[in-house]
Amino acid sequence: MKKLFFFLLLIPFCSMGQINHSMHKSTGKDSVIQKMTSYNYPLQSAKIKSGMAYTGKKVEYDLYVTDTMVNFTGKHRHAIAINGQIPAPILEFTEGDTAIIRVHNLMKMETSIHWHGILLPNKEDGVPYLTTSPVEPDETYTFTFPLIQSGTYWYHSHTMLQEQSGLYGSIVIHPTQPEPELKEYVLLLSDWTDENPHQVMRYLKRGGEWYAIKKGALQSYGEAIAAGSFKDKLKQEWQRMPAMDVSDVYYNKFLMNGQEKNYFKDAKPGEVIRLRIINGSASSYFTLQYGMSYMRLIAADGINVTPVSVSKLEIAVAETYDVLITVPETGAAELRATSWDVVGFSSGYFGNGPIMNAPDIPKLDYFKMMREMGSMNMNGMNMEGMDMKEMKMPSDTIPAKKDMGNMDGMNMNNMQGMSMGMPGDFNYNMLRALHPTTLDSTLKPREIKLTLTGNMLRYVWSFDFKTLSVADKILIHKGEKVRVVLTNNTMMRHPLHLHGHFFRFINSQGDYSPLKHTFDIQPMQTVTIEFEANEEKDWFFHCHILYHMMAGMARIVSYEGSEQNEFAKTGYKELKKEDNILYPWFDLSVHSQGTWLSGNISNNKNALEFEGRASWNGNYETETHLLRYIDKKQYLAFYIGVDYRKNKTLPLANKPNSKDNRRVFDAGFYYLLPMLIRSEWRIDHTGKLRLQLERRDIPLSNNFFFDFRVNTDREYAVGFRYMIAKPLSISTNYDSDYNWGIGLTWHY
Ligand SMILES: [Cu+2]
Repeated sequence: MKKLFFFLLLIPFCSMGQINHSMHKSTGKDSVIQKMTSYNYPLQSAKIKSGMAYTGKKVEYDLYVTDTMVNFTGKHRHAIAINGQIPAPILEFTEGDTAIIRVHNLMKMETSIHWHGILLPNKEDGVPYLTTSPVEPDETYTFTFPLIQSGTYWYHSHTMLQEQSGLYGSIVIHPTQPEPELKEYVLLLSDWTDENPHQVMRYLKRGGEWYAIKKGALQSYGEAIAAGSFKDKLKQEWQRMPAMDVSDVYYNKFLMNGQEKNYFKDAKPGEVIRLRIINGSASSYFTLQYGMSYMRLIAADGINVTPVSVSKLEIAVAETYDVLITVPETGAAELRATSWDVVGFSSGYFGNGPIMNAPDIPKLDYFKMMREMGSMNMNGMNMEGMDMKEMKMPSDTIPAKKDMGNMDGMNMNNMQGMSMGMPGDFNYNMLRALHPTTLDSTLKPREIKLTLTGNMLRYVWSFDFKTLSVADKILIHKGEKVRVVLTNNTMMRHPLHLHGHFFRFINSQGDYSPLKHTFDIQPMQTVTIEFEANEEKDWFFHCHILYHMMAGMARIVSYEGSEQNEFAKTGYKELKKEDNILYPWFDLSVHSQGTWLSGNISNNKNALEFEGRASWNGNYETETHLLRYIDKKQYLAFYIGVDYRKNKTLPLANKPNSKDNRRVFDAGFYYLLPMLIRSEWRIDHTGKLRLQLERRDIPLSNNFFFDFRVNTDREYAVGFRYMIAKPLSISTNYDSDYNWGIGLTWHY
């Protein structure tokens, strides 16, 4: 009852935040608005890396990296802590200081720390095997760098998937110029899975359905029919697209400063406070909403911007935003960070007393998103320059497609206000630098085009269809004005991060385009960034979704002609190995009539596949293939293999090279047909041909799947399975050789 009462109270406040403030006559809230809008934030002094000097006050930190046990969900799990805590401690500096940070590795495996968004000498950037040596077990690495900037930043491990295990912390650098003195809080957002991150990565590689099942994001045929989206589902599969999703991983918890709920009771009634919000998650975007009114955004990625009021602020992975909020006169108001898949949220409560909750975000309507994505795809619309922020937003906020044509150059703020009646939803065009950010016109221009690409089915992510492991460096020269034009041809959003630089993120603010170190790019969107090449050596540029980076969506940006480090001399061999690791998986069915094993070991381009069937009365068949994907979309793979089978009790048991009795070498190719049907064309060493069609895991309902296989040897098989846990299904099948059976299937 109380809750409802305060929710009702909240409604007028919310709408007030959305309406033009000046129109309101004096209520208590106006003073709040005046208070919040009266703060001015200066342009930070040092943006350009000239005169980097180690002369400032020395500020020293010791960071002890250890294995630890945590319990976020009721289960004890391994994690990694710094100085015993997750998140790692806040590192605080003042601009001009020299940071001396000793990283002590007390674990059995190597580690690293990258200082995200900090401008520093190349060898202090902390990317192992690229700029910096990894910190070996029982060793200490001392980072030393002067701080030539101010603002909100963060740090995290850049070794494999350690960031997912808790290796992240905040950095706050206070400016030398005076800023309004406000109470401030750092809110570090993250995502937590009870699974070992390497198992998460392996599961994504195998394309298992469990995460989608848990999220209600499977988009089965049954659900499609119920939602009136059967044709769209067919169209999607005809285009060989898997179910679309905003995120890949199912998380058990979303955390703010390592907790689901945080109570900031020292925030005083009516007080304006500053929040330094950091998205330190491995792969989750968050939507931020405040229960009391709007938020006033004052800085993006550490740099002050022209303040703007927002009622909903979306933060991509690895971005930081500073906002001002007002603590309610009575009660505690919630600042809620909802994950982009709307699976969960974490909260901070500011003030004391009864809670004013932030609004709930409705569940995602996947079929609606599917329709919109499908129509974008089909029409090949020109989305350049458009802000597609609302693409992932649920429900009715998406403007009709016809409203979306010819919007280039239009101010999307107004557009959003008009079509959605929700002014104040954040989008990138609201970010306006305090001063023009245009680059020196005498710089030599260099334009680089990059396309974001990926194969969702095989979970290979890339630029221009090349993963880091097979890609050349992006070469630039000192003194150039580098423009990078990026087009996202994938169905997912990607937060891209450039190390060691701030770039202009070109938006509708023109000369006042904001400076950033990380930006989100939407499906089918084109984004331009530009920066002055004022550095040296080699820097990382990558998607900050940890699993996308580890699946290949990364590049090395290299200052040609500058001095090389030891890793460059080997062509960054160690670093490049990371996206091409072999991942194994298998499905084992034990049924009443026999047993089936389907196994796979694969990396980006190659796979070893095994198919085995055996009935309990001693018949068996095996097919083993070594295959290599040929085309960039990975629809086509050639293979060589062995077919070895002996069916003692079947009719053709004594006829050599028959479907029941065969020992042959074979070769052929797989080609993925529309509807995700895998066709297999093969010839064996006796010259016999076979064509086989197979489709596995057709989702009939949210956890019910159908398989079929048929070939020109007149063999066929059908199967159904009901998934009851990530590793387990109840299954039944019919095989033309082995008949009906029922049992269990174990998925690894
Ligand atoms: Cu990505």
